[in-house]
Amino acid sequence: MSLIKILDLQSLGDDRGSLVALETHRNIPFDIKRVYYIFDTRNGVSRGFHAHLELKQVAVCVRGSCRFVLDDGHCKEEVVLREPDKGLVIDGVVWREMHDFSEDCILMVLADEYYDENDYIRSYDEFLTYVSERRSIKGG
Ligand code: T46
Repeated sequence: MSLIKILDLQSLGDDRGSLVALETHRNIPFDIKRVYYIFDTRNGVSRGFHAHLELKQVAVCVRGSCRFVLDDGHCKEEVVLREPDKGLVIDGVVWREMHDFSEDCILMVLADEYYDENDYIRSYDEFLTYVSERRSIKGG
């Protein structure tokens, strides 16, 4: 199964322009408890480099573009977000990196929980250990 799950957020366009509505359990598959956005990213900077234990998120590039790399410790996949009516679902214990931010990029992220630093795994080695232990427990 692919790590890249893209939601079609359904742009409501008319001759005045476009509008996207984000609604809990309608087009967003969880209760939205937090919204944050990343902008003014310096040229050449990459972000992320962590996994979450529990957090579910949907990332939408509302302006410009950036490239996401998702990694479950087994395979790595990437996707460029550039459409404001497409949302990347990031759930499960997945290492994420964001690269190639365009100068005008505004990356908005919806999350199902409040900010909690204890939910982060910020070391790639710890992430690999965590997912391999989990896999061996699940495998019996
Ligand atoms: C993620 C990717 C896609 C807060 O105080 N509250 C918040 O809600 C967030 C998201 C961050 N912070 C603080 C924590 C750090 O001191 O803001 C600082 C920058 O956060 P961080 O370095 O984690 O940012 P990114 O861009 O590397 O990662 C963020 C999210 O943290 C993360 O959950 O999945 O975007």
